[in-house]
Amino acid sequence: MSLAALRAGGKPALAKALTLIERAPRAPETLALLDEAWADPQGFVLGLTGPPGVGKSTLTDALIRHWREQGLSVGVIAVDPSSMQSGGALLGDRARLSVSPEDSGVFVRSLASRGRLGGLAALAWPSAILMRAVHDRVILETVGVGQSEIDIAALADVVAVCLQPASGDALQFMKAGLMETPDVLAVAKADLGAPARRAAADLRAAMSLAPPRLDGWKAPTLLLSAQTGEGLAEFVAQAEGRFAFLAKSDSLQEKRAEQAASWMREALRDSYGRAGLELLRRAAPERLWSAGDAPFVAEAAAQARLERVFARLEAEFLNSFA
Ligand SMILES: Nc1nc2c(ncn2[C@@H]2O[C@H](COP(=O)(O)OP(=O)(O)OP(=O)(O)O)[C@@H](O)[C@H]2O)c(=O)[nH]1
Ligand SMILES: [Mg+2]
Repeated sequence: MSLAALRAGGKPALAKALTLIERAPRAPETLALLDEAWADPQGFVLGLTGPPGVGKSTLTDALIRHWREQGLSVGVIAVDPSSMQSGGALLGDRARLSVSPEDSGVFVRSLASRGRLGGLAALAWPSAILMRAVHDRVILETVGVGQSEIDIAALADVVAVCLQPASGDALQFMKAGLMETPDVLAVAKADLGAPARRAAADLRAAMSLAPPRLDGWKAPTLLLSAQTGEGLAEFVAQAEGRFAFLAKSDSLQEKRAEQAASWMREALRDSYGRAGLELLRRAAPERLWSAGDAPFVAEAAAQARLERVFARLEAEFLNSFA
């Protein structure tokens, strides 16, 4: 499938392409499509992360409605680490999203983690890249505020973190040293009143102590109720504002090149560990991929090279016992 065919084919084509990523991630056709999609983004990816139950799906639903009213198309990827155990969280998400199946401008996909977040990033990011080429806005929802969830969110163009009012979330978040990644912080369920305002004040105090960001962006801390809509317009304005901030400098291209590099590193580390990465580092990565280029075909080529090396090593190792 070409990108043109994907764009012309509506929801069925997108569904088919996403399935291709899951079932045939190494097929030349998949890689070529992903490279094309990477090189021709239509919009931006908003990474949305936060602890279980904070209201991410309710917010996603509100964002879909907001953007649809503006005539923008929206893709959603809900990364769902619990659905392996419960088998039901996916249905829960569906139930909470009031998306009309007839609306061709919205596409929602849930990804179940196969026990591990790392493997999921390997799937979530290409899926987001594909959606970014056909939708104006893509929401990438991940559950949790640990390092690995933040790592997935960091593959988004704009990162928003939602925290619970007065649950100690803010404290945990600050302790984990995760204050540098989010572009927008939101204390959810602002309709609960005082506890939400307290949590926001705590967070603002903590954020004021964080070292200034290199690009000069100051992440705002907002009060947000996805249920009543309080703070939603401001949340959207800040997320859009962050994207505009990136887009008007070279930062966006740099950021996307860095996303591609870090996705490649993780994918290669997943298959060949530190030893594989070290080999590539010594070979000089620019021989395989130059920063700013699409990463998918290049990553597969690097995999293929390493596969040959490790197959030879394996044979040699086994022979050494003969
Ligand atoms: N009071 C209040 N409750 C909310 C708000 N947003 C969500 N909730 C409630 O919080 C619960 C969890 O909401 P979800 O949107 O499913 O939260 P989530 O973060 O997607 O949850 P997981 O995907 O399971 O991690 C639901 O019972 C919602 O009704 C809000 O703005 N105010
Ligand atoms: Mg959810």
